[in-house]
Amino acid sequence: AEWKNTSCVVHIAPVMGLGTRFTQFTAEMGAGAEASAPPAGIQRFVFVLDGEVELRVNGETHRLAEYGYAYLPAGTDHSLCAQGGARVSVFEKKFHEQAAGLPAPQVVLGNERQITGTEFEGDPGLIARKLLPDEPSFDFMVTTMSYAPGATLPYVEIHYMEHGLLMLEGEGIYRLGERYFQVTRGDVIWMGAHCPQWYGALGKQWSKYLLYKDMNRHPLELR
Ligand code: UGY
Ligand code: MN
Repeated sequence: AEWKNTSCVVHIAPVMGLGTRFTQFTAEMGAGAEASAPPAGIQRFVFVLDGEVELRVNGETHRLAEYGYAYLPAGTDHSLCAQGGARVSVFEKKFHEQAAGLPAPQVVLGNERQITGTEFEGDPGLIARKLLPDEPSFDFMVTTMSYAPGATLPYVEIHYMEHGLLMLEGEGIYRLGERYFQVTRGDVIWMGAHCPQWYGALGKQWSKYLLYKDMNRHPLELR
């Protein structure tokens, strides 16, 4: 209800009944579209795929261009406007209170293209960019992972955190459990807790995906 003149394409949501604790959707904002904050207690992360979005928050207006992003902590009054229309990838999650004494997460603004990457396990063909502060007060992280053609995750990962993934560029092959799937720009993957996962880049250009991961909370407190 808080998105006007927008089609929200919901890819991942707790109503799937699989233990999911976040939503991932694509907001296809028409010209002049406007959105207000989500319900109380819910954090929002927005990442601009195409077009431009104006974010009003804390009395200031920020322009988010392509690959620009913003994190809005739970309870942050704000609005998002797309004068000329935009496509935005959105993650939302109920905030999981941190241990006493940690500061509350603050608004974060940035652009993926300005983030310095780090080599994943020392591989110059696999670059990770963290879009949020790597601090225990945050209960999720959003990263981009970029792969040179032929680069792969160095091992099959298994972890108790879940993922939401959007292919941003290029193509490759994703192993999920015992199966392999060809994936390309625009594809979305949900990986539940303990889903064995691996990726190898195909094609002739670098590939890149946007990756949500819940973080920094005790596994016994997650359900
Ligand atoms: O850090 C991660 O969990 C990340 N490497 N997972 C993934 O790319 N599927
Ligand atoms: Mn992972």
